Amino acid sequence: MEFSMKNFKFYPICPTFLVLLSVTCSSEVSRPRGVSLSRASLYNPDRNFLCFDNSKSIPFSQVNDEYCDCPDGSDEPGTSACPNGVFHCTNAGHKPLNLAASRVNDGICDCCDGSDEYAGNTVTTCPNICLQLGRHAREEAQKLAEIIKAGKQLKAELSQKGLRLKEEKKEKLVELQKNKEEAEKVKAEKQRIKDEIEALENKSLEVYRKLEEEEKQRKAEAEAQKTRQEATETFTKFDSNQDGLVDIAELQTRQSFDKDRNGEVSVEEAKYFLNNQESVDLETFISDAWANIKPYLMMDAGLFKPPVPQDGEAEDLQDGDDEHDGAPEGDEGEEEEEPYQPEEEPEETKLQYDEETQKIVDQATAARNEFTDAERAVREIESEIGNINDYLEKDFGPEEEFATLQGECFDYTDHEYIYKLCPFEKATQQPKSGSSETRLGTWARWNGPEDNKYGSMLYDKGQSCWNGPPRSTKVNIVCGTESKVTAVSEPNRCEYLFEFVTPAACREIPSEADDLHDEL
Ligand code: MAN
Repeated sequence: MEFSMKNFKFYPICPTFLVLLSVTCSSEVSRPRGVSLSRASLYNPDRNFLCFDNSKSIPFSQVNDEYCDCPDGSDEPGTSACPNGVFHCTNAGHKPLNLAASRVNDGICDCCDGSDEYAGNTVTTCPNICLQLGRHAREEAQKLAEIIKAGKQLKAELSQKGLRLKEEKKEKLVELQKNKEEAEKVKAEKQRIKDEIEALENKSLEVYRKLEEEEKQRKAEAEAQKTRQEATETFTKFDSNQDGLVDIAELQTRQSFDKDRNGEVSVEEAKYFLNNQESVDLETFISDAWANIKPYLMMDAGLFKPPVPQDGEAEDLQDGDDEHDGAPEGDEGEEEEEPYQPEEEPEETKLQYDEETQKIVDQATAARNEFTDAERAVREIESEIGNINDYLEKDFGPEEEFATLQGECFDYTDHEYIYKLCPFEKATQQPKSGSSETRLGTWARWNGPEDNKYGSMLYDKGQSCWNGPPRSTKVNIVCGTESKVTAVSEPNRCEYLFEFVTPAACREIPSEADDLHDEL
């Protein structure tokens, strides 16, 4: 049998308890370099080697001969010859490791037992530090196991509280549903009473409504009459030549119509008040011109603030010379104008109901108030039911272990901000300088991978980032004996990452024992 010892090595197999006691063991099994114990039987020096993908059978002497024969790289487990090869370090006393073949003899110590750097043609020598590393790793694992143990105890208490809370909420829901039915009955009854008394009220007020209508009509007529009278008096005053017409020249003598306050009433200004006509008779004055004229008379009398000019015309007229702002100059030949004096508005008079009607109106008012109260009571119960349903719909973990975190908030302060995590509600950021809080996201969902769904939370739809997307926050959740935020970062602009520890996240971590058992 052609068999070279090159790249072939004896590896010790140590029972786990001996490794834990740091005792070196001597039993060894022969296998080519870079092969794991579980695959040792596939490399039998007494037979040809069959590539793992069954593509080729080669003489065993070609295993680890620095030439890649198998397409899957399985004939070169201990060299860097196959680009897809895998080198296995035993790392006795610590954890075994699989490396890409390219890292074999590359001058860098990858395996703690130094087995990946064996060529001796590099300056690197790799001491075996697996026992120290293994000891350290075991100590760390021990600490973690203790945290998990204590955390699981606390988690059990949290679960109990969470389950109790859920029960209480469910009971409360049943009670509220009953209350709602009652409240709805009360509301229906109040509605019936209200409708009944309102029908009566309607009937009683019918006669008053007619009176009110008549009163309104009377007022409208009086108003029209008053307007007519005011307009007629003004017409008579303006019609200085008493020809039965008010014309442009007559308006030009009145400074009230100097809209742009430039000291003279232009033809355009005067025409504006005459609704674009040269002159108007009394009827046209009343129907068309008066509505334009009255506000200006009131303005001059200090009874009315001028309207803000809106379009070109008004602005053009007012775009006058600044010097002419204020009192108009040169009022020679103008007659002294009396300030405009509108008639006093009459006080609104309220109808007095007869005793019987007033009683009904009061009863109807009381019935309306009682109905409004009954309506509000139903709404309040419905809102409480809504809140409980929202609670019951939330996923607080398989054993309700996260439930007690709802309603709590956890702070974390860095050099610039105070961050706050309110589980199942929101994440926020507030500058230490005290300016306003920024919402970094609202509770969206659990966001962990399939095998650890409760390992991450997502809060999204936060305040929009300047020129960017809405802010969002991921929360990594790990086991700890106390609930707190331990770190916050912003890996991408406006995307935040919180680290949160809580007993609620404590669970057995899948053990790596299988790997270790294989090699130790
Ligand atoms: C604020 C903070 C930062 C964020 C910027 C984005 O300063 O919310 O976290 O990066 O806005 O403009």
